[in-house]
Amino acid sequence: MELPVRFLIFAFLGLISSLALSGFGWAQPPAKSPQGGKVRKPQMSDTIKANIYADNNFVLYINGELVAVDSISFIPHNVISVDLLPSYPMTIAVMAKDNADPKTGMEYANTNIGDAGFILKFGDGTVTSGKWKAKKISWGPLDRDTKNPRVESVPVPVNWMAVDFDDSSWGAAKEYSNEEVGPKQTFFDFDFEGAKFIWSDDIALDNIVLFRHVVRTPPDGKERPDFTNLTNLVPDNPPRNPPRNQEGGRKPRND
Ligand SMILES: [Ca+2]
Ligand SMILES: [Ca+2]
Repeated sequence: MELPVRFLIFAFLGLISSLALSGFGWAQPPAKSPQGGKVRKPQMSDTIKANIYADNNFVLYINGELVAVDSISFIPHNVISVDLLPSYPMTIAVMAKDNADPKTGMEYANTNIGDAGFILKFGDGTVTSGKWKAKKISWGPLDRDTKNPRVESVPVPVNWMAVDFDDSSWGAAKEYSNEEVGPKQTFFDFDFEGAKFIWSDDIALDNIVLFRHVVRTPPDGKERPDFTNLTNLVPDNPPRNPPRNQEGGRKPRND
């Protein structure tokens, strides 16, 4: 009998000490990044600025999430400047539209064929260039026939903005000079240095264009924490009892 009793005492002591080490089971496991390192809360200093200019408008997805929409669909031409919390690889997907009548492909009350253009620069050095992929979705007036204007379109591919979308059949975006696009003054008030205007092969006739580009690592070479799994991580410091407000209720956490 003596051996099992001694064993039980040791087992009990072992259980007590492991509970003590773990704070009686209340301590949370440390937040880990997928690489095994700890992840802290992201700060605004972890974000990068995205400057985007489209003639005439765009929607921008990053890693499958809608992150920016052009707030002015026609004129004046405007720059959208937003904060991004980057993670890599970063799949950028853009739908850009020239302000064209969907039935004629023409602008300004069907008086003008019009032209287009898209450019962006991110604070990590990501820029638009001929390395991007492009696919035209709608174009016209066919044969530049403005007397009998007609438009041709193909369906927008399902999940064109998804990370795992196969864009291998898409062609390369074509670069255009500032002179060819003729951006308005607001463009020069923002940082687009090193970025090129892009569109599909015909900047006048192609009216709806999709772009995709994958940024494997930060172009500026700066190491950045990966915050992608943030909502699934247990915080490093579990919330303490929040202070009561005047009504006696708990103040909600502000994040
Ligand atoms: Ca716009
Ligand atoms: Ca235009």
